[in-house]
Amino acid sequence: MAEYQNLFTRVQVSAPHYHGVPHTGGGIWGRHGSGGVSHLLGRLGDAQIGPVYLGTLGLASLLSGLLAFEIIGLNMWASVGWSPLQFIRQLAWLALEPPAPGYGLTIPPLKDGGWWLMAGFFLTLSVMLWWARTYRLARKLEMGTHVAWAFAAAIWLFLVLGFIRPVLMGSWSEAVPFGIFPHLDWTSAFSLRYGNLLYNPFHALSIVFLYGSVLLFAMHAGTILAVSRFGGEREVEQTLDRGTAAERAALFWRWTMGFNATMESIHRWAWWCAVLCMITGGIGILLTGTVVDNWYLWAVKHGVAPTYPQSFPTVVDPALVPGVTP
Ligand code: 07D
Repeated sequence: MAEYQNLFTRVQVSAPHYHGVPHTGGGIWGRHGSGGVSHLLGRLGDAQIGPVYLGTLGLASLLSGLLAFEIIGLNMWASVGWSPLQFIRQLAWLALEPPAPGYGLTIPPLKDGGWWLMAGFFLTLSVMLWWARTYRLARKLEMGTHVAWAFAAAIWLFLVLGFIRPVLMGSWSEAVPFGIFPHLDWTSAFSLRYGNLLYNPFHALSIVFLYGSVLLFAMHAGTILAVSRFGGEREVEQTLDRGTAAERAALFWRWTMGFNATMESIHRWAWWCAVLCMITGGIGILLTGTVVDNWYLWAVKHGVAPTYPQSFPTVVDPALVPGVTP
């Protein structure tokens, strides 16, 4: 007897390509390509690739993304004297840094951060245009716009890090550099500069939702795979007409922990859990340096963290030590 396996799909259906619902109102744009099939991709997901609907927003987004990518890449390459070998060897360490603090919010010369500003502009434009694409395509397909709003939450954090907070602080130098290790170094330096981000309650909340999303995703995916032999993967159908899969999945969790999601609510929980990671994260970064200058001292003041033992000198905010330029 053929056994239905679905951890990764073993059965690959071979059928005429599905082109999607009729396409209306695309102006000069149509669907590109007739679609192909990849056996390897079929093992992971759906074997069909394309046709793709590009559209004005898609094209504009890809172009400005490419521009940002090129500006970043070429600046990095220039920083190793245009050596192809060193570019590859040092790639993870190379950076395109924002302007120095002295430039404030002015437009600096290209070599002093101007390229960073330009790359940031085109990257932001690209992300915004891609957002508009997700919104418009969802509308076109008469879907809800849930994906676009979840994406907007991520863009909120992205904008806080690279634009809103630097503007509030009065300097582009506050923003994140482009580069693999350099942006990680920035993260670490940011935490140290503001007294350890682990004491920032919004960072903590963001972690709760990050780990919470992972846990919830694992519970949900596990549950659905576990009842898929009863048709559980037809989740939405079972929202409206609970079948034995939905009943068993609900019973499993009710017996395990006394409470269970429904086929619909689990997706709302998941959406909010993921979105709140970004919203709380953005709030945490926005407060740092604008409202709170040292999260450790903030935590001590509010009775969250203990002070160091009295045998050590009292901790003072390093940023307030005489001679330190803020
Ligand atoms: C950043 C924004 C959306 C991204 C978008 C994409 C492209 C690509 C590419 C052109 C991810 C746009 C880009 C399309 C373009 C090219 C090539 C999403 C982002 C729209 N932390 N921490 C978080 C933990 C510590 C620090 C969040 C854990 C230290 C800072 C998360 C630990 C220090 C910031 C989290 C830990 C520190 C964060 C990120 C443990 C020093 C943030 C959520 C166990 C290392 C960010 C409030 C996310 C934030 C953030 C987790 C420790 C610093 C919950 C588990 C103590 C500065 N940390 N962290 O998904 O929101 O980001 O903070 O130690 O800014 Mg942290």
